[in-house]
Amino acid sequence: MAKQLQYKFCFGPWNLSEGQDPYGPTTRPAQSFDWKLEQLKKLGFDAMMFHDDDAVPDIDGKSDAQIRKETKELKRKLDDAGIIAEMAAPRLWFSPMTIDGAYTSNDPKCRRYAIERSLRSIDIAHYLGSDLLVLWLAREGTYLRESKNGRRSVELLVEALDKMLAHSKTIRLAIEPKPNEPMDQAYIPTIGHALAIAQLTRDPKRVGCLIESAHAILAGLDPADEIDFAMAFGKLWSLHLNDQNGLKFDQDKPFGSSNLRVAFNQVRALERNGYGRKGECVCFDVHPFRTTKVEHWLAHLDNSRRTFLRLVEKSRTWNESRAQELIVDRNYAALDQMALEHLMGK
Ligand code: GLO
Ligand code: MG
Repeated sequence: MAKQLQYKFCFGPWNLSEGQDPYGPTTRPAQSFDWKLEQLKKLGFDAMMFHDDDAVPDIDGKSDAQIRKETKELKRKLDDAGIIAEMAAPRLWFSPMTIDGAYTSNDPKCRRYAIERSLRSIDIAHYLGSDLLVLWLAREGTYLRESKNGRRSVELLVEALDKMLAHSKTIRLAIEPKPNEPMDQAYIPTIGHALAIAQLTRDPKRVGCLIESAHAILAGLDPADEIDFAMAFGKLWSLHLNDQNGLKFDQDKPFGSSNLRVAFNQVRALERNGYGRKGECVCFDVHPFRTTKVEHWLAHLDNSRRTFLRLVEKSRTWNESRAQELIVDRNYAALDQMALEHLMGK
């Protein structure tokens, strides 16, 4: 039991969303930031993650001094609540300046905007007491490949990362890959791509990654393998656990809700690599279903954590010596059934 306390849990204000989808409006009323922070605390979570404009609403119209002032106020509020700010992330997919991409836009003015906004997000991370900038490269890709030069796009991405690394000596950049949506094809679709581009930057040691379960599944990969791969490089600095039923729109379902066995293997990978030992958080990038009523608004977060903790127990009670016997005997049929029966319990 005591060992389980090592995990710190986190979510973002956007994870208490209102149910809007491309085909219909919201189904729950908008809530204030303070309400969301209160819910996070009530649920007993430890940390919150922030888009730059979650921390400073309408950021583009504000001066650096104003940003500093508002972020410091937020930091005080978090300190009073005993909540850590896990990271900051530039929201580079809403502005009219990022319609054709941010760092890889074909318009130099738009690229400049994206970099300047990222540097401000780094300042926000620092004001909040975090050294982590998360980069979900939402619009860095194409709807049609003829519209951009892929080789040039890699160079532009490296240029942008280099500017961020030069802006702060301590910031670490965690790239959150996703293969598609909103783009047809993204330039950094997998952890392999994220870690490879890190090598081209001025300080590869400070460029790592964030794995989101659903994004790995959308790339046709097993998120557990992505975790092992990133952790073999010591580069898994954050994590968005959730679930995804096959290759369709990004679903952000509760952790384990589509495929418990895939979730189990993610937890095993985290356990065997010691995720969390350096203070990394387990973040749930999950959304309530559109059908969720106001009174059940927090269930997807609470359920994700419950499932995670149950799978930690399942991982710690896995009969490894029995599994090894079966592996030596190449009896994978029995190993397969052992995994199922372990998950089903008595
Ligand atoms: C969307 C992403 C998104 C990011 C968040 C942090 O598919 O998962 O939720 O994680 O914006 O940058
Ligand atoms: Mg995410």
